[in-house]
Amino acid sequence: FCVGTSYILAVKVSYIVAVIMVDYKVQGSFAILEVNNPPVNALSHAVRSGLNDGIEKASRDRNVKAVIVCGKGATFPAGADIREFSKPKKEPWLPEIGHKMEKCEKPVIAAIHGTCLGGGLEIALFCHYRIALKTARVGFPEVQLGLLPGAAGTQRLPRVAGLQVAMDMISSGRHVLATEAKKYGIIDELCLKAVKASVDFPYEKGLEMETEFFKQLLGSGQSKAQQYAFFAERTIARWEMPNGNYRTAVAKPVKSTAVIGAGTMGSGIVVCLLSAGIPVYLMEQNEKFLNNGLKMIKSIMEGSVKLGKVSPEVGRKAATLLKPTMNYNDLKDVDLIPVLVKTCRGFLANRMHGPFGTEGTFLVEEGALPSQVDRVMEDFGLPIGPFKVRDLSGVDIAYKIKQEVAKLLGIKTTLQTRFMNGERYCALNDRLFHLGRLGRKTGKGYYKYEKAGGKIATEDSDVTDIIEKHCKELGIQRRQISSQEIVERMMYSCINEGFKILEDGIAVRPEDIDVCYLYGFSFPRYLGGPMFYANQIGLQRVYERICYYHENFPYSPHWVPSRLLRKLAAKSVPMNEWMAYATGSKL
Ligand code: 3H9
Repeated sequence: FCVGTSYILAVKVSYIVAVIMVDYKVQGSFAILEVNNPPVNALSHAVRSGLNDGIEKASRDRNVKAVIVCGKGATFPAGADIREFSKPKKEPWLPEIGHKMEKCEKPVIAAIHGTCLGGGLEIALFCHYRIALKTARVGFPEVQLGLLPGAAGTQRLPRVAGLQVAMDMISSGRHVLATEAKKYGIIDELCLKAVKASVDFPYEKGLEMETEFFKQLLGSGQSKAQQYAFFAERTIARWEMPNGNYRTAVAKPVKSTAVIGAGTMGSGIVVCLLSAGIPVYLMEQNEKFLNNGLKMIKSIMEGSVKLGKVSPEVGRKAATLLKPTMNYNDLKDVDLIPVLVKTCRGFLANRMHGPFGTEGTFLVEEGALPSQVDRVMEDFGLPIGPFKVRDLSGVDIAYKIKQEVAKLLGIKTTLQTRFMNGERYCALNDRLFHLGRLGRKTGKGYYKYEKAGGKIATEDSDVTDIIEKHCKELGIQRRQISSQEIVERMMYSCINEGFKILEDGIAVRPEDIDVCYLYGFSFPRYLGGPMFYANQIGLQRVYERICYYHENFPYSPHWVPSRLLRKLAAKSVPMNEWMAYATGSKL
């Protein structure tokens, strides 16, 4: 440090240190190659170099009769270093090291504990023997990152465990729900081709094909999005508040929780808490609502047990953990934890999702049909379209929210209302409400259902008639609406709101928003989340389209372009630097 009279100048000194990430030691006649790259011993370049040098050294050493490969600390290597995927590739490659291990004339043994995943399992499969602690877990989670095993896993696992087991492990990642895995169409197909090559071709040819498929996937937007989602989930846990942060805070045990409102959403949340074995108070304003909620919870729990989503034991215990109440006093000691956000109307998720729902209704008013909007958004990757969601949550909920807003503004709406407080208003939902089409609960809403409370949605020509009548009465000329327009208006309107949320400091990172969407709205993981999706498209393009829609729909304030987005788009700021431009942002 150089200390002057009025300033302190800090001089940064850098040391070049050779990082040793594989400890090589000889014990008796064993050479031990211990990977030491905490926390998960990922197979970074330094680790690969260490393993490569280690196996060469052990092969040469006359005193060594056998080689053990293991991991220090919590685990055997849990896979390739995902952070290196976006950097230029550096030799030695994993298969090259694996082949050296396989060709080693001394027995090479993988001693496995913790989580032996991805590249870690591939290394183990190259070894002549594998021994493991009973508690160890193995797997190929690459599919969750939009990849397939790329270091001979697709060739060696079928040879060791058989085609059926290999297909199951590689295509599901074992942690992925079947429904989600099915959506990974391209990956399933490439997995399939790679694993099939292990039967159809000699090992070398199969390996060549695997490498080619791995490269294709690594370069795909889908894989980048899934890698982003992996790190985003971990990033959001690193929260900072003026009076503490994730390092200093000590997690309190969750002994009791409360859910206020026993409607569809409240009951669903109760089921999640009960399934996790957490006691929960269910609060309602009257006995009728409370009993309806209890009935719904019982039926969902029974269904979950039948489907094997929760064990019968958890199902039985759930009844003892649920405490119905109509008294707020009962809730005074409950613990509350879901995502750190500043408060605003709609908080993060509902505020951002508001324009999404509104645009859906406007699109229908202009010419689309609810089933068309749903189909396009399901093709985009959402598990369920917005109008099916509205039928699920209740047409009356959307209606009552609008009525509350109107009341606050001192306005009375009619079926002819087209503007409220200077903003575009669509009374289509109100029409359905007045016709008693409240959604699934009444057996009809934007769709018709097999019965009241039914789940099978079918298109209803009555709905088309209602929409057409609405447009005729208001003199609206309906037009053809393209799929592109549907996706852009639904997604870009909420992305624009997302940037406003960042600018206002309601969330402090785009990752917070994306993880909310991945978990809260089952946003497709292979798109990363709406903010990552916007980044992939390019902020300039997104900004231009938002400006275009703002020009065309000046009475919808959600199209007023976000200032933050404008700045970021103008300077092509990379995603990891966005928050430096969000001047208003502080929790
Ligand atoms: C692969 O292997 C491809 C090959 O087939 C072919 C290659 C040619 N890389 O989750 P945690 C970080 S693909 C880099 O909180 P846990 C993570 O970000 C790979 N970093 O711990 C976090 O950092 P931070 C296949 C990684 O105990 C810290 O480690 N393998 C990696 O709850 C702790 O993580 C996988 O996909 C990685 N591979 O769970 C396994 N893994 O503290 C992915 C973790 O800065 N990993 N980090 O936030 C996991 O599933 C879990 O981390 C694991 C531990 C179960 C291992």
